[in-house]
Amino acid sequence: MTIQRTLILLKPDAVERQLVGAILSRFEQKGLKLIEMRWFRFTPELARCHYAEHVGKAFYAGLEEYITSGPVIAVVLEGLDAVEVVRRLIGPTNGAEAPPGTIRGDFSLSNQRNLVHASDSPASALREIKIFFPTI
Ligand code: FUP
Repeated sequence: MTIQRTLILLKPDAVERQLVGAILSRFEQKGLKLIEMRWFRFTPELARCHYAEHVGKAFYAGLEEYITSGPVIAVVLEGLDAVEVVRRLIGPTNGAEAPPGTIRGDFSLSNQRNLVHASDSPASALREIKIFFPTI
């Protein structure tokens, strides 16, 4: 058990559907600390960098179109085992299959418009925090 930092993104559907407060409150209620937060908009270049492992897959074009379609909020969260704890709070990728009680399970029915991204390992967290918050 260690104190970790992880990166989450509130994706364009979270902003569009006015779920930013509801989603952030899940993390705060769990006891995770908000360390940094900023608004931005994905460019296609940034999308290819952040989703490098998915470039070339059949769903990538749709993913890029969606992630660049509106403003996004990047947040650094900190807490005990934050990477795994946050992944459990958001639930599996497909909202239709995600269990009730998870963010995707409670608020999404989609495999693409699933509201929130979270780093999937400590190494990804380090890489992704550097992309969006190069100065921390
Ligand atoms: P996750 O780690 O749960 O965010 O999921 P992945 O890294 O596997 O996928 C990243 C994003 O690609 C998902 F949030 C949505 C999108 N995606 C699709 O649009 N279709 C798919 O079949 C799989 C993922």
